[in-house]
Amino acid sequence: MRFLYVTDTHIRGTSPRSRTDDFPLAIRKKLQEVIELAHREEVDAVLHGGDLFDRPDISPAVVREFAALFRRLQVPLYMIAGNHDIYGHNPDTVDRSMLGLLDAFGTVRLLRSGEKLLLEKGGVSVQLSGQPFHYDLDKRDPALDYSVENRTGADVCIHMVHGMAVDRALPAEVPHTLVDHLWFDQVDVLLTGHYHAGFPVQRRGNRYIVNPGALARINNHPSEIRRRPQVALIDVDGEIRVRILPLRCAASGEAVLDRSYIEKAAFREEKMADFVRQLRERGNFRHMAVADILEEIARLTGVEDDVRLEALARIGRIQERFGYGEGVED
Ligand SMILES: [Mn+2]
Repeated sequence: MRFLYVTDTHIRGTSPRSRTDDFPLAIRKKLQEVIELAHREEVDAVLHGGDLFDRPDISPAVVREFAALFRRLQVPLYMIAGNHDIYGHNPDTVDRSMLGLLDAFGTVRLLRSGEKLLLEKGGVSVQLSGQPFHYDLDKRDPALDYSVENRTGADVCIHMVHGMAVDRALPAEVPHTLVDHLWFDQVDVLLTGHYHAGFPVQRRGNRYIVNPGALARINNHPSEIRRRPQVALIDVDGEIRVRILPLRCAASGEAVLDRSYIEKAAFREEKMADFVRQLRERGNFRHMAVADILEEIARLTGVEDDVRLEALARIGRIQERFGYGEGVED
């Protein structure tokens, strides 16, 4: 069996500030190329690692346009929800999001936490599962999210996680997990997203950890300007093989990412750093996202888990009511 893996498409109807081109057109062309590639390579399914949309309440006009595109794909599209697809970092809200709507129509097939699908072809069986983003990812025992309980007798286990798996350490305030800690007997191919930079294919014997990087480039970090959007082709008959294929239609980062914005952003960042310094005098508020501030307050005051989760759920509901999704571009 053969699979095409793609992640972090961040579909939206407008161009991010850092882009100088027509972003919706660029992402549509990339997805067209992905669909053509899937057909040409005769893959059995396309797998998506989350953040299909840039926000959970993307406009119906944009959803319609891309749903029509996905319906041209002649094989199933299995995926997990990313932090941008849901409200308030709460995967339970996915049914009220535009991604949940596409799942209901069968345009995509969402994998829920703990769910296992069995795919079979030509005498090979594949167990497919996924862990959508949730607020404790990369903050608790990685086996709970990056491994699979009770593996069935399938020949190969593929597990997708919208988590911050990285090949090098990030600053302490960014929850992340090093790939070295993610080798589990139950998983043969671990596919991750969320970390837009991606990393070289990791291999130990016949086991792999793969993140080809985000299909979309939505910020202008120097690493994003250098990066080529790409996908992974995964063959699982006998020995597992992973090939990374750059997209032909993707323009160079220099051509589509605006450097002048970096300078303006630096000034804003300085002011923000000042503000954060003031906040830190009261507590360790390293992030500005509401959910993170709440987690920090909970940590400082030692409130019970029930209270913390209820507060996060309420914030999710409020964000949903006011049509406010994830604010940061990651
Ligand atoms: Mn993302």
